[in-house]
Amino acid sequence: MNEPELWFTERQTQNLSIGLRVAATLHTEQTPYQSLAVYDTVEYGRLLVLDGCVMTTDADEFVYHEMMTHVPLHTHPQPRSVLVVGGGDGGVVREVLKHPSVERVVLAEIDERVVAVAKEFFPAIAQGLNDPRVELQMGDGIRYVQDHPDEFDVILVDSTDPVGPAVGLFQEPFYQSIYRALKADGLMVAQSESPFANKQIVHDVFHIAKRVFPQAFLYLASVPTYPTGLWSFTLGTKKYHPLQDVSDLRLQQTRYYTGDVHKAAFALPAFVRQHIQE
Ligand code: AG3
Repeated sequence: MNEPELWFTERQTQNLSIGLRVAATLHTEQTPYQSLAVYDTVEYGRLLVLDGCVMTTDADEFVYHEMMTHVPLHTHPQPRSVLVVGGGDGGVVREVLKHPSVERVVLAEIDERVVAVAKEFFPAIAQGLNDPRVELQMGDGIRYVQDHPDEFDVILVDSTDPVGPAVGLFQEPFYQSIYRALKADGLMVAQSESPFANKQIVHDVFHIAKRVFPQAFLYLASVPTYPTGLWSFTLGTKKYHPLQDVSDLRLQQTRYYTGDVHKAAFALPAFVRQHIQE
């Protein structure tokens, strides 16, 4: 008898979904904050799921984690202290640690189960979490940012979609706190969803950043397992310009990010540019 096919499906919008064929279910639990699952998929390796949404897969995690990290860290001439809000899987922290100037990385993650499960099932992604430069702050990232004024060179917001505990991470007061938690020449990047599937969020986060920071920019990358595959990041900066001040490429060990990709990521398709100008 043939084994029945198992599929993980994320309902990305009311009318759109993505499916990955599952070889094995490795873990499922309900944490105090969300449902958490790990699957072994046939096409993309291991898959981390929170509340039914794809967080990352072995096959494409590098795109998102590199682009969220190296664009802002190369825009800052010497990033020493970096805060990551969310991102409990450790992928962004791993990339931050590749920068030799970095002395301290704080990870403010609300759900300690995400960290524990990442360490167990995604050792290659979570590898940086035990580095001595990393400080784990389990708790509300919004609160952490409010309580640490003038402390960070770069803040990276690696959130889930704006549902449940992440809603506040898409609202203006949080970005005002980020502004205050940054040093006088600091900058921040937040993941800001898909220009196809989440038009309103892309627009709103960009305009919040524009109101809060002297300069705001949107850039894009292709993440195959996120809704529509086209993903946006919003950069808010007090001083440095991501195209004028970009320092010499400090890294060799990247698979997506290069100096050319850094520049190209800010070239927006006409419909995206028009959308954020509205
Ligand atoms: N951050 C989540 C991106 C949002 C994905 N949305 C979705 N699948 N509907 C991912 C965390 C990776 N460190």
